[in-house]
Amino acid sequence: MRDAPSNLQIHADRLWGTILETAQFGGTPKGGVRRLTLSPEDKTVRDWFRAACEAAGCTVTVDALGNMFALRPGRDGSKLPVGFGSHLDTQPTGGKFDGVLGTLAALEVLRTLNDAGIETDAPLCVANWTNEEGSRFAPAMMGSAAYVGDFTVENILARTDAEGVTVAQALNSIGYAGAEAVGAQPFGAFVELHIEQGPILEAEGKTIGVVEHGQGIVWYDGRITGFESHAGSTPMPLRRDALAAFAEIVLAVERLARDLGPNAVGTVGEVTIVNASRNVIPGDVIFSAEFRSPEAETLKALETGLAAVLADIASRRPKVDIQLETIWRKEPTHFDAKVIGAVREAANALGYSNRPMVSGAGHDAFNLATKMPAAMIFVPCKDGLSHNELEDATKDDCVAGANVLLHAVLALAGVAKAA
Ligand code: HGY
Ligand code: MN
Ligand code: MN
Repeated sequence: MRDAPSNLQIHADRLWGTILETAQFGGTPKGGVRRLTLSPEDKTVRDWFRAACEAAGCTVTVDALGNMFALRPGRDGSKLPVGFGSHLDTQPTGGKFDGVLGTLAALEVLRTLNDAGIETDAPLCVANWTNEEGSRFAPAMMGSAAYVGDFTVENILARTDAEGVTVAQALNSIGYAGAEAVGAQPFGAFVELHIEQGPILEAEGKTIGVVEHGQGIVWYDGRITGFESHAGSTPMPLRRDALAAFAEIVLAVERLARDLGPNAVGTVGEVTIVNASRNVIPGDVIFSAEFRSPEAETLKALETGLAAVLADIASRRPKVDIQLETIWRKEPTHFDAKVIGAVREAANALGYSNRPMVSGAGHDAFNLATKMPAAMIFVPCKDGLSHNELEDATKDDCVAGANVLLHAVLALAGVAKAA
């Protein structure tokens, strides 16, 4: 095997051009991107991505959950492919970079290797994972979670969005219910490039985050059942106010995360008052909640703390019924030393300032790390902002991340031939 040309760099303008081009698919007036998973906008970007990967000489396959894989042959087809990529779906008020950078940088790596006439020893495989965001359908990182066996395909296909559309129906509606079995595409390792979605790299003036760990995550679906009645004529002691009970839960989630911090966060992101009316006491409230921590014991303490709080609220509000279901739980992620090393050595060799990091946000690499050696590369984003239409990153930082991805992948795959 040969060394990769140390001066090999991706084509900066071409990468940046793909980011701006695909940002149009679901682009919003504020400059963000609304491209919910398995939506018509998602189909558009998927079709674009498939065509680009095929034009780059890859064979593109799609599995039963719409996960897309672009395979580039290596000299030794008996070796497991080195996987890299991310996701192309976004939040409702998403930005141009979350997931997109890692997927398009992976495509740019393929294009750069083609331009350079480089054949890798092991094959390469770029992935676009279905429903990383978990906004339209829960859980987040859904496609990669099923890929590693955390959920059965049947369980995921039956998941519904707020309109009652199933994952199966949505996949069929955009033509991405693929023929491949979920989990069939093997990888020898996986590397994911992503914006940090936090303030550290920007604050420290560092270009690259070498991600070594990821937070553990627990997601809940909750429902509080009280009793609708007249807002004017129902005396306070007789009320069964589901929303007042909910309000206590929101503040308890916030308090638990603060009290068990600094490495803990808690959020209630969704709430629906069923049949809401300004002069009816809410009788049916549906909500979501989540906790995250990089420490397994802290995550457990958050969970037990919430259970105790709910029992206390129920004892003081005996006329409402509080149900909380854990719908997804992921232990903290510890990435692989060898892949971490490949990322750090690439950043150092390219002369990019870098520092070790823990990922606050969840990523598909978290799931893959349970089954294969994996790690992540972060680049800064403006003000650390993400899941917001103002999400932004610089071209130079995106290019730096793509160059680190290029050389980390080459280190893992090996170079058989260079032009
Ligand atoms: O929830 C997350 O951390 C990711 O953005 N899906
Ligand atoms: Mn993401
Ligand atoms: Mn996201």
